[in-house]
Amino acid sequence: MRNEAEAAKVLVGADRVLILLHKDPDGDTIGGSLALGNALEHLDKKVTLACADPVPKPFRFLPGAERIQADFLAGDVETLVLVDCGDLIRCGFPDRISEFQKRGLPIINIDHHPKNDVHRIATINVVDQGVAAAVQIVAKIIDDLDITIDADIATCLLCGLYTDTGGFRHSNADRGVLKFAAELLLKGARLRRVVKEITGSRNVGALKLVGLALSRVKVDHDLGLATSVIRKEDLELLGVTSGLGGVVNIINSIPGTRAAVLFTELPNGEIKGSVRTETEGVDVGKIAALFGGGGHKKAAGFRFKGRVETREDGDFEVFLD
Ligand SMILES: [Mn+2]
Repeated sequence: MRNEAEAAKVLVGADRVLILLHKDPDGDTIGGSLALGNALEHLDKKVTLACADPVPKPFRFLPGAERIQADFLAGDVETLVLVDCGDLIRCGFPDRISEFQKRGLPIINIDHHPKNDVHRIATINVVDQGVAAAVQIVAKIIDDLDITIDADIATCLLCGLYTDTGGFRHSNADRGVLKFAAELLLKGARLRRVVKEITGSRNVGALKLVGLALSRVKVDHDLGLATSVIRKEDLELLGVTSGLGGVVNIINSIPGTRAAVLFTELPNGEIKGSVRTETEGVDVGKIAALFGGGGHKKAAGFRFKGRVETREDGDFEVFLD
């Protein structure tokens, strides 16, 4: 039996399903989880959606987004589904996930990241590294559940496709992606709304933050690397917590560079790095893994304890603690 069909069979047999999104949630984990949750409710399942971090504002328009909880009751769960998680640390809720494992609950891992520690604990791995977004796998499972994709589900799926391909501009926006997007549009997916909410609206603070990040771009010609920095004071001053999506993609557009990194200093003393490349043969997922992070060949991220310091010439330097 194909893994999608096996996952669908387990889901049909479960009454109470918990769907977990990954920390620092993006459009793929949010869209995929909401689409699957919505489909399961058509089958009268009791669905709980949870994420260790809040859903960023640009994604709150998605149908059902208000139902994503910050926490959940572990005793209430029969089947666990992880969407787009990449690894266990990124899932959040480590204690309860190992509790589920001890109880022998079915754990379904829906993902398109390279093999990782989630594979070991999952009872069913529905993983395809060849797809651009986890929503493409979710759609197959929904198909196997025999649920018709309506306009709400289609909009959620399209959101994952849109964000994980950088608005259909990255090299992973292949024939399969565009064909699937066209099918979703035929089913009523609201592409204009997705574009407007996710990339077409930034408040003044967020725009100024983009400006700051761009004004600090440095290029290391030997490494072929473009970098920039956002300081925690910038976030406080401008009152911005989200809206930064896409800045690293702009930095990644400089001719002659091979990759781009945006360092963001977080209030908790960590530095978040977002890495992008469009260069053939460069795998930023491996670079992120050196810092304990992960991701894909073309887009990845990591976090470490560190700080940003200003040099005398006004330039910034990032240090590992
Ligand atoms: Mn993804």
